[in-house]
Amino acid sequence: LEEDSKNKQKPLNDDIIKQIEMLQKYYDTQGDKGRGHGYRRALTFLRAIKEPIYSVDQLKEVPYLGQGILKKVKELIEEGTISRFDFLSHDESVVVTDGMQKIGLKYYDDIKQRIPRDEVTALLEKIREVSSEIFPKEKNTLKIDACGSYRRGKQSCGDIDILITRTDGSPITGIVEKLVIKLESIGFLKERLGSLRHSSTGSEGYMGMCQLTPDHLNRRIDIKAYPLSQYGFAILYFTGSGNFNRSMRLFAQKKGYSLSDQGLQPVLRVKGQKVAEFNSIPCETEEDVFKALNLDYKAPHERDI
Ligand code: DCP
Ligand code: MG
Ligand code: MN
Repeated sequence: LEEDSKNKQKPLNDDIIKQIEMLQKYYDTQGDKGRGHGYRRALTFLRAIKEPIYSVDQLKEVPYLGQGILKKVKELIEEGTISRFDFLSHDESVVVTDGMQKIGLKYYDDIKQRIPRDEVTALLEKIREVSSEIFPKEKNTLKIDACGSYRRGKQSCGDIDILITRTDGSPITGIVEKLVIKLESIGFLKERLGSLRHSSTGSEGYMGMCQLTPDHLNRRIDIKAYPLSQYGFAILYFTGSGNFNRSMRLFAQKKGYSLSDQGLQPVLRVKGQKVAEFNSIPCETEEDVFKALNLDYKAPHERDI
């Protein structure tokens, strides 16, 4: 009898993936990088499962499905919903403890929608237009591009990743802040998720929400600026994919380097322990980074691993 009812059941693969995707986006909106990343990794494997899933027992051997995620999937299978999510939508006050979560919930319905490629193009154009208004003199040396999934050629994106540099090598200090203030004043940027970031190595960043026109949905946007000397590393990192970056970092590590969004530093290890890091090898372009590691160049659309 049990076998019978099982056979009539609809496989849960799609439901599970959809729910875990929602949780992943939710953790991202909260800036919870650890969970966001864990869920993203788990999703890669969940999506690869071809056999129909009816029970959580079938998932025990799947890589990167930790206890936390398994518990949520079990709940979904047994109760048809993940209670965490239930109460997110019904009783927001319970989970809303700080500003960031509140913003995440306020825009939750919008954020879970993917962004059509054309809209990202239009958002990028708007940012370029506004920046040439406020930086008329730097107009020809300010390079502004969209990275992330957009640069990898995807037809839809989870968010907008804007990367800025100055092609004449002059400092980028203050550019993000000025741009953000202007974009906020015209209602294009709607909400900051955390404060503006200034790294000690000279890069700057903004995380927030934007909207092309009042008829469009609110979208997650990241804006980062790097000095030209770090640009090759920055654009490589910000283009992704996340998995591609991880495997490239690992490769660099094996060759005795440490690769980040800011540089490629030779590392001295003694018995596996890092004892010294040296100045980065200079790379103004992505091609330079591949060359420095003696790797064949991969175009952005080939980095979707
Ligand atoms: N990135 C990374 N590791 C992280 C987060 C991000 O290496 N933990 C890099 C690779 C990503 C890029 O930053 O491609 C942009 O991050 P997004 O989260 O915006 O990812 P994508 O743009 O690739 O995908 P999406 O369409 O979901 O935004
Ligand atoms: Mg993105
Ligand atoms: Mn992003």
